[in-house]
Amino acid sequence: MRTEQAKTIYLKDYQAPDYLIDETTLTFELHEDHTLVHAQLVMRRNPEKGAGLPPLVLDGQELELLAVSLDDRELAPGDYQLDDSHLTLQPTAARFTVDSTVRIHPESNTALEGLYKSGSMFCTQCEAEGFRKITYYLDRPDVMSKFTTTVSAEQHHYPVLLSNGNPVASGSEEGGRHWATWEDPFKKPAYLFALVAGDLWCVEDSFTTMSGRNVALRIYVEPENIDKCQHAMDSLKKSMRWDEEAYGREYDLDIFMIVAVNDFNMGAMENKGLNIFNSSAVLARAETATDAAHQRVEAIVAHEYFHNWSGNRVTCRDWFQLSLKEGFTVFRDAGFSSDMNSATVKRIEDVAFLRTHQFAEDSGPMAHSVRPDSFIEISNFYTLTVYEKGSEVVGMIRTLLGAEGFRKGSDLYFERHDGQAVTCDDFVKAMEDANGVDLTQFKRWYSQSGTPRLEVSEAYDAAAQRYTLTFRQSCPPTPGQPTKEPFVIPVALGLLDAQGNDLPLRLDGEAAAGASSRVLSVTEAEQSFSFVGVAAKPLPSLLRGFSAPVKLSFPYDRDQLMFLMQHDSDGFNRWEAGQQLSVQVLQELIGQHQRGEALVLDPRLLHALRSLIEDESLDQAMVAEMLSLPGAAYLSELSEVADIDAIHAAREFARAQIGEALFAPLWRRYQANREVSRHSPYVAEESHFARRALQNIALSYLMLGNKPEVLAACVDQFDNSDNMTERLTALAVLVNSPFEAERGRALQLFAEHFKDNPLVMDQWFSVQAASYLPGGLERVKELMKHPAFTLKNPNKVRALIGAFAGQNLINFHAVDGSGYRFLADQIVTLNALNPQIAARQLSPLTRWRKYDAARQALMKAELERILASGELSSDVYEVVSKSLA
Ligand code: B3K
Ligand code: ZN
Repeated sequence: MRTEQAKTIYLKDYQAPDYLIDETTLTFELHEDHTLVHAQLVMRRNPEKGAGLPPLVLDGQELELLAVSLDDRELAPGDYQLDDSHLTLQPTAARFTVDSTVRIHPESNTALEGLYKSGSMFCTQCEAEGFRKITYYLDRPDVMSKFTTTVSAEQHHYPVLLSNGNPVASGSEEGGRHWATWEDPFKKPAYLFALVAGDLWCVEDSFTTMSGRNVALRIYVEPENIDKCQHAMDSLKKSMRWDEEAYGREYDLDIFMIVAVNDFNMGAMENKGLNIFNSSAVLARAETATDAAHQRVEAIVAHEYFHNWSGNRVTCRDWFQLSLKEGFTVFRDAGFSSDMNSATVKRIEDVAFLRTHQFAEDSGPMAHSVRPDSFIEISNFYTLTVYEKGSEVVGMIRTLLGAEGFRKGSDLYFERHDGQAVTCDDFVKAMEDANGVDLTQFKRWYSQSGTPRLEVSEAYDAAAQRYTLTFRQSCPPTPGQPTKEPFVIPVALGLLDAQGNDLPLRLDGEAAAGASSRVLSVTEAEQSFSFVGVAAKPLPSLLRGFSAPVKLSFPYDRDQLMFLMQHDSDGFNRWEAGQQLSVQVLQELIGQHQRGEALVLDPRLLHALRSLIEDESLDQAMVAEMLSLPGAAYLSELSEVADIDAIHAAREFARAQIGEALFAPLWRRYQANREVSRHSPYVAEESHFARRALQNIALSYLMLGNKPEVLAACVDQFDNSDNMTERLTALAVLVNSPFEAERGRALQLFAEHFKDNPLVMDQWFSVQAASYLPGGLERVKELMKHPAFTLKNPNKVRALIGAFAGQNLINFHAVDGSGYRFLADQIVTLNALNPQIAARQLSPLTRWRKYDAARQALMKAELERILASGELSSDVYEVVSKSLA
C-alpha cells in the first residue's frame, strides 16, 4: 500500500476526460450478505480530445467483477485489464455502451464510503471518490451523466427505496422482494449519486417555488425519531425561500428528500434531490437538542440545500476546486443564518472558530491554499481552509464589490455555468465580468496559503489635521511556499472621536467627506492612507466585521480597548475589543504563572465586564459572547510556544475572579432569566437563545464560587428544565465542579433517562471527555467500555476521543505523554476501520511544533509509531508523513 499512498496528484496535471458518459443506468440488488450492481454506461469519445480512441480506464475499488461487456459483446478476461483500482477496456468506436456487473459488500463496509449499512438501513456516501466502490466508472466531477437507478430489496425490512430525482416506477417481485426506479433528469457527477433502502418513516410537507411550482418535501428517519423532524423541515422551507430572495435560485425537481442516518463521516451530503444527513444534523427538539444543536441543524439543512445550485447545478471541474462549491456554500449558509438570527453573534462565532482552528491549520504542517496544488488523499482536504477560509474569500469579494455587484456576479456565474463543471477562476471571472473589475491580484487568496499579518501604525499631524494609518502586510512561509506576494486586503474601518462617535471620513485627495465606515483596499506590502480634516487625534476601529482573515495588530492600550468596547458602532468590533482586552490580561497572567509570581488580574477587565452585565439594555446574546473568555485553544494559537499549564491556570484564575467579583450582578441576571425560562415553553428563536445563553454562562461563573445556593439552583436547573440547553449546561457545570455526589447523581440520571437516544448520549460522553478535572484520560478509557460507545460510529468517536484530544487540553497534554499515546492507539485501530475518521482525529498531534521540547518529542514519537504500525490508509499516511516532514 505504501507506494500507492505516496502518489501525489497535482492540479497542474489536470486533463479533460478522454470519454464522457451520457447515460448511466444502475440496478442494485440488495441482499444481507452481498449486493449486486449492474451498470450500463452509454459513452462517447470526448469531442474536445480529438479523434483517436485511447484505452478507457474506469475507476473501481473493492469490486468483484462478475461480467463486463462492450456494446453487448461479453468480454473475456484477456479482453480487459484489471488492477486494484482500475478496469481498462479498448473501445473500437467513438460511441459505445459498457455493461458491468459487480458484487460488493455494504454489510461489512466500516469506512462508510460508497454503499454501506448504517444500522439496518442501506445508504451511500460518494463524495469525493466513493462511487468507485460501487461500480466501475469515470469517478471524477467533470464527467456528468443522466442517472436512472433501480433498487430492489426484501420488502419487509426495506419498505422504502430511494435514489436521486423523481420516482418513475415500482413493483413487487417473487419471494417478498420489491423494487423502485428513480430518474434524475439533471446531469450530475457520480459523487452526487445516492441510494437509501430501509424501514423509514417520513415527515411530509410542501413548498411552492417563486414560479409557482409545487415541491414535495420529505424527511425520512427511523420510526423512533419521527417526533424530531419539525425543526429541520422548518429550516428547509426557510432555506428554499431565502435562496429565492437572496440569490434568485429556485428549486428544480418535484421532490426534495432528506434522510437521517446514524453512521456518517461528516455532517451531511448534498446528493441531488436526496440529501443524506448525519442524524445529528437533522434531529432536534427541545428535550433532546441544545440551542446550539438547533442552530447547527438549521445551518446544515440550509448548506446542503444551497448546494443544489452552488455545487450541483454548477459543479467542480476537479477536486482542487472544492472550495468553489464549499467556500461559496458556507458563505451562503452564513448569510442565511445571519438573516434568521443575530448577524453579529453569528459573525462572532464564525470568527472565533476561524481564528482558533483555521489559523492553526494554516500555520501547521497540513497548511494548504484555498485551492490546493496537490494532494495524496482528497478526503483530507475537506478542511477549515477550503470551507471556512474559502467562505471568507468569497466574503471579501462581496465586500469589495458591494452587495449589488456581488449579486450581479453570482447571477452571471449561475447563468453562465449552469450544467457545467468549472473552476475557482471561472467564479472570479464571473464576478469580474459582471462588475468590470480586475481581480487578478485578489486571486492570490486562492493560491497562497498561510494567514497574513497586518501591522497597523498611526500618525497624527495636529497642525495639518491629518491622520495617517500605515499598513504593513506579510505572510509567514508555509509548506511548499517559502515566500508570498502581497494580498488584496479589504480593511473596513471607522475613526472614533473622543465621544465615541464615528467621524465622517475624507481621504487625502477626496473632494468631500463621505460615509463614516468605509473599506480601504490594502494591496501593497506597505501602504499608507491619510485622512484629512481630522480635528483631533481619533481612535481607529479597524477590520470591522472582520473584513479579512488576517492577524491584525494595532498598539491599543487597555483603556482604548475599553472605550471601543463601549462605543464602537460596529457590534463585531465591540466584541473584538473585549477579546483583545481579555487576551492582554490573560497573557499577563500567563507570564506571572511562568515566572512563579502570584497571579493578579487587571481590575479593568472586571470593570468592563461588570458594566456589560449591569446594562440590561444590551442584547443578552452579545453580553454572553463578551463574557466568554478567549478559549485555551485560541490562546495556544496566539502563543509562540503554547504553555498549556500556564494557559489553563491563567484562564481558571480569571474565571474564578470574575465569578467572585461579579457574583451579585451575575446572580441577579441568572435568577431573572432562569425564572423566565422556567415559565415559558422552549422556543428555538433568537431572543430565547440569547436569554438562555446569558443564563448559562452566568451559571458557569457562579458555580466557581462553590456556594450552596448556586449549587441548589444548578441542581434545580438540571432536574426541572424542559429543554436540553438548560439541562446539559447544568450537567456540564456539575461535571466540572467539586461536588462529587451531585455530579455522580446527575450523570447517572441523565444516562438512564437518555440511554436510548444516541445523540444525547454523545453529549453525555462529550461533557465528561472535556472535563478539565484531573484524571481525564482514565475517565475516557472507562467510558470507552460503556455499552453506548463504539469506535464504529463516527459521532461516538468525535464525542469521546475528539472531545478529549481537542477540547481537554490540560488532560490531553499530560506531561507523561499518556494522552498522546492513547490517541495514537485509537488512530491505529481506526485506520483499519474508518480511514477518514482516523485521519481527522490526528489533527491535535499534527500541532506538535507548538509545544515545549519534551512534549514535542513525545508527540513526534507517537506520530512515528503510527507511521510504523503497519498498513496505513492513504488518509492517515498523508497526514502523518506531512506532519513529520
Ligand atoms: N459535500 C459534503 C462533503 C462530503 C465529503 C466527504 N469526504 C458535505 C458538505 O460540505 O456539504
Ligand atoms: Zn458543503
